[in-house]
Amino acid sequence: MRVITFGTFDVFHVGHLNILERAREMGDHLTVGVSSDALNFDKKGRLPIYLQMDRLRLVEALGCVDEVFIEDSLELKERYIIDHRADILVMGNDWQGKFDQFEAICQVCYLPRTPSISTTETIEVIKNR
Ligand code: C2G
Repeated sequence: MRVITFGTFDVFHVGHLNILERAREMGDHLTVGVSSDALNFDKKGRLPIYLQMDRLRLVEALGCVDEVFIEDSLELKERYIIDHRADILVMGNDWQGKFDQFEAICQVCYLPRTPSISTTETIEVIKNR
């Protein structure tokens, strides 16, 4: 089974690692779409701390990740799922229900987020030190 997931993975933390490891356990091949800097700017109104090529390299270096690519647009998700021949789309449950339309082409699974950690909170903690 081929698994696909998407994310920004900015200021990489253990919540990111947990979801990638759990996603990989759901199949035998994990592809990760790493959101581009431009997509992030559109979504969140700010650029990530780490550049897209560095975020991509950090994710690619993980033992649980088989393949990576840059996700340029949310509208291309169906194309990415088909092109990467994914059987399962995995996302954290902050996205619950948001990708149900892809059930027509693959299994869609939302995993519980790791509590008490996020990139935004980590940036705030560092700022306030
Ligand atoms: N995550 C998690 N636990 C946390 C923080 C994040 O399980 N404490 C998960 C999110 O649910 C997501 C993945 O880690 O599935 C990546 O999180 P982000 O980098 O915040 O990704 P996001 O900006 O939501 O991008 O096309 C969809 C987007 O690319 C998702």
